[in-house]
Amino acid sequence: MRARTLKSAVCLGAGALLLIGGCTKKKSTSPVEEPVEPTLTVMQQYFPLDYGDSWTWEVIRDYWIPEEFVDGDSSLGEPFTDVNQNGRHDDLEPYEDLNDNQKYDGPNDPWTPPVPFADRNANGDYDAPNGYWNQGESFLDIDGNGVYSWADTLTLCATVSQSGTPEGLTTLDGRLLGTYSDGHPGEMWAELDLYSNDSLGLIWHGHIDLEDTRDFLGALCEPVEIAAAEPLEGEPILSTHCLFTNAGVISVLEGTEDVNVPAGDFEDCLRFKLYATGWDWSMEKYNGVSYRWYAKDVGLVKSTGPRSGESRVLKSAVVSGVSYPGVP
Ligand SMILES: [Ca+2]
Ligand SMILES: [Ca+2]
Ligand SMILES: [Ca+2]
Ligand SMILES: [Ca+2]
Repeated sequence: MRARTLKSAVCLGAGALLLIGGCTKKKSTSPVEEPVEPTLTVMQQYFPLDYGDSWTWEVIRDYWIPEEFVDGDSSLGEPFTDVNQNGRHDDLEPYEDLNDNQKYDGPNDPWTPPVPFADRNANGDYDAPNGYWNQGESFLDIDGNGVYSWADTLTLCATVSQSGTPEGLTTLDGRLLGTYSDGHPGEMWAELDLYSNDSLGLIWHGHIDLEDTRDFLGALCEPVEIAAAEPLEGEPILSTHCLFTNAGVISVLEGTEDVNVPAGDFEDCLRFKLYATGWDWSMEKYNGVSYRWYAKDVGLVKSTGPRSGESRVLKSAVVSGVSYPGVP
C-alpha cells in the first residue's frame, strides 16, 4: 500500500512532533500555555497565504523578459505663467508660443522645435520614443548585469494583496525587483496569481502573465489543484479539464526533504512532483516535470523545472510577521 497519510509518513521517520514543528525555526511554547488556534489544514500550514505575507525568490529561467526602459526624450512644453499654481497650463494662462502655432504645446503634445525637452541620452537632439532601447536611455536592470538586456535571472517578489474574497480567492501580486541605470531602485509588474487554500486544497485559479495577457487561465480552464488539503504521500491528484485543449496536471506528494536556500535551512519540507501536459500558447512553458518544496509556516521555498536549468529559490520572506532569514 503506497498511499499513506503525511502524518503517518513523518511519524515513521522521526515522530509526530517533527511534523508540527520541524520545518521552521519556530518559537517554542510550553504545552500549558498553548493558545487555542483555528485548525489549519496541512497545506494552509505549508503555504500560508495571508494578507501582507510576501516572498522574494531568485528565479532562473530559460526564457527571457525584456527590461523596462524610458523610451526617448520628453518634451518639457512651452514656458507658461502658472497663475493658479496647479503645476500645469490652464486656458487663459499666458505662455510663450515658441513654435508659433498659436496654441499652447504642453509636455504631452508632440514635440516640435524649439520647444525645450529633457535630453535623456544627452546627444543634443530630440529623440522621439521609437519602441526600442537606444544607447543612453535609462533602463531597469532586473538581471543586474549592468547592461540593457533581456533578463532570465530575476528577483521576483510576490505579496498577498488580497485574501478572503467572497470566492475564497487569494491574490498574489508579483513584481520584478531591480536597479535603474541611474542608480535608483525600481520594479516591474510581473504577474498575478490567484490561489485558494482551504478544505478543498491548494488550488491555482489562474495567472496573468507579463509576456502574454491572453493567458488568463481562469477564463479558459478549470483550476489546477496543486495539493490536497491533507496530502497523502504517493497519491496523485489529477486536474484535467481545459477548454480547447487536453491540458492537465498531475501532482503528487513524494515525501519530505530538508531544503537549504538563502532564506534559511528548512527541515522536512513537503516535496511535490508536478507533471503538466497539453498547455499551449505561452502556457506551454509549464509542460513537463517540475518539483516544488513547501516549508511549514513559510510556503514555497524552492522549485525546479519543468525545463532544465529552471529554478526558484527563496531569498527572503515575511510570513505572519516572521522574517526569513531570521536574525543570526
Ligand atoms: Ca528608444
Ligand atoms: Ca505653441
Ligand atoms: Ca536626445
Ligand atoms: Ca540587464
